[in-house]
Amino acid sequence: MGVPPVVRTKKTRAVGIPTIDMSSDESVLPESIVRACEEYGIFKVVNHGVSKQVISRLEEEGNCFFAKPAAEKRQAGPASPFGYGSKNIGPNGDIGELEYLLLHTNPLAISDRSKSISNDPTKFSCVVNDYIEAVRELTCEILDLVGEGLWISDKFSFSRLIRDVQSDSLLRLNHYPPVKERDPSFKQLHQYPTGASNPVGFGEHSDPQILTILRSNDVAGLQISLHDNGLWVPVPPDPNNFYVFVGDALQALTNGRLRSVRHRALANTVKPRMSMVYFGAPPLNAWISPLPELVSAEKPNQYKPFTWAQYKKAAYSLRLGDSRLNLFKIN
Ligand code: GA4
Repeated sequence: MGVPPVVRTKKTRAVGIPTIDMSSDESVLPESIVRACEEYGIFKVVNHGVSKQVISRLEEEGNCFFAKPAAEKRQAGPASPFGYGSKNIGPNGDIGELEYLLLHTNPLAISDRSKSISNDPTKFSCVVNDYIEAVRELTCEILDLVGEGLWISDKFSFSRLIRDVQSDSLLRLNHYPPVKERDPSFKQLHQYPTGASNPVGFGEHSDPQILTILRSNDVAGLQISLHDNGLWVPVPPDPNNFYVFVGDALQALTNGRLRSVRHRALANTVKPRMSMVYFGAPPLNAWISPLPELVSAEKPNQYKPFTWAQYKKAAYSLRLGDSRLNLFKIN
C-alpha cells in the first residue's frame, strides 16, 4: 500500500550511489566529486541551485508535447539527428520502448525547432533556454571542481569547452510510456535485456560527451553497470535532484582517471517515466586529448587525440552499446 512500483531485475544489487551536496564546504567538494567520478562515474547532486520552477516548467512542456496525437508529434521529426523520435535510437537499428525530443542547445536551433513542437513556440523556446542555462551553469561549476580536485593548473580547462558558444551540447527529453504486459505475445515482440524483468526503454551505453545532467520524474527504470560484471544497479528516482554522469570525452581528457559509466533505462509497467537530460559537449572542432597533468611515466597517455567531430562520427557509425572510446585507445 502506497509503495511505488520498483523495477526489479534478477541481477541487481543495492549500491549506495554517492551524493554530492553543492552547499558543502569548498575544501571538501573537489576531492569528493573526483572520488565519486573515479569510483562510480555517477553521483547525485543536491542543493544544486537550479530553481524548482525552471525544472517544472520544462517538465510541463515535455508532458504537453508527449500528450499530443502521434501524427502531430511526427511533424517535429524524424530525429536525424534532431527532433522527435519514436522507438528508433540513432541510425543503426537500435530500438527502445520510448519516444523522445532531441534538441541542440544552440538558441537559434531551439527557436527554429520549437515551431514544430509547440503551439506557443516563443514560450517553449524560453522555457528550454532557461533550463539549459541553469543546468549548463551547474555543469560548469561541477567541472571546475573536478579541475581543482585533479590539480589541473587551469581549472577551467573542462568548463571552457562547454561555455564555448560553439559547444555541441544537447538536450534530450525521453518519455517512456508504461508498457502493458498482459498480452502473452508481448515478450516475443519486445526486447528484454538479459536478466531483466522489464523491456528495455533505452539500451545500455555510455554517453559520448563530457558530462551528463539527468533529471527524471519519480518513476524508476534507470540502472547503472559498475564493473562490467553483468550486475545492474537501480538508480532510485529523485525528482528534486540531479544525477551527474561522466561521459567518454571526460574519460579521455582525464587519461582514463575518471570513468564514463554504462547505464540503461528499463520501461516501467505501471507509470510513465520522463527524463530530461543535458549533455555537456565541446565544440565540433575542439581537440580532446589527455591533459598533460594527468600523463606521466607511471600513467602514460592512453588515448590518441581526436576532435569532437571525429568522435561523434565514430559514435554514429556504431551501435548504441558499443564501446566507442576503444577505437581511440593506444595499444
Ligand atoms: C547516447 C547519448 C545521447 O542520448 C545521444 C545518443 C545518440 C542518439 O540518440 O542520436 C546515439 C547514442 C547517444 C550513442 C551512439 C549513437 C549516437 C545513438 C547512437 C546509436 C544523443 C548521444 O550523443 O549519443
